[in-house]
Amino acid sequence: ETIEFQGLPALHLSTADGASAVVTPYGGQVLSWAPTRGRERLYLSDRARFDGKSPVRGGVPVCFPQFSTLGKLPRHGFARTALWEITEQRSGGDYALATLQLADNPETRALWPHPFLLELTLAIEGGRLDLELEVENSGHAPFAFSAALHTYLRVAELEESRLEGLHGFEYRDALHGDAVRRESGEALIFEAGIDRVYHDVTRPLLLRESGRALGINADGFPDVVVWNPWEDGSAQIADMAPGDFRRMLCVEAAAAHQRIELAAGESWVGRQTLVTL
Ligand code: TA6
Repeated sequence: ETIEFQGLPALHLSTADGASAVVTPYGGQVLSWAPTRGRERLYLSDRARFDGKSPVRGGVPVCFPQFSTLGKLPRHGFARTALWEITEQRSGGDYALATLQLADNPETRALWPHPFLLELTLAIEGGRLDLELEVENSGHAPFAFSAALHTYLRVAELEESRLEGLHGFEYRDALHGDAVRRESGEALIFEAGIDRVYHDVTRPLLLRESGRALGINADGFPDVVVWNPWEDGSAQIADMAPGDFRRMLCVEAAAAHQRIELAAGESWVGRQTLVTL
């Protein structure tokens, strides 16, 4: 069903058993996901801008063809502020899905000269959300990109949350001069800002909160980004209320440590799956 969400066009998906999601063609961005018999699982800022120009703070922004400031493009690339096209939608059955596409156009080529086709598929079923990003090189020369599904998870209370599964993996710590370290903790707990890229993560993660848990799995995306701005960082973020850092945690499926090289005519696929437990 096509709806208007804060003034943006959007698609509302639902399943027969009550799971739902909202995705907008603006940025190809998922804005909401609630599993069957569950509450909202994604954070979306009350102060998010829905002006059709700014990145929207929350949900699942798609970072492409650049993660963060790893190149000369605007931070996190241009896909999150481009207008995508809805190419498929199915709702109301055991599962619901939507597919959105973004192809290169004069605006993207002015920033990045490569022909490409992005396809984002989102599917919901019961307690599960599947996101798939496909990148096709539709040109005649190779290109390289970095990317992320910059998932903003909603948490009831960050300081009572823990993220398991990263033990032993190497990470780059943006808040400590990009130092490269190895995770020694059994679980991440949150008592300060965090901005890390964990490299080549091969295990599913588990976000535990009091009374509920979320499994986080990725495929194709080698890296995991964990970000929370904390109080000091969020003071610099105009589109986020001061106390909101306690209600969110970004756990992102990313190709950030090394760029993905894609030959002409080839495709790459990355997925992130969230499952309520
Ligand atoms: O993914 C983490 C990160 O790159 C952080 O460094 C951070 O500031 C953030 O994303 C949000 O970026 P944005 O441009 O949306 O404010």
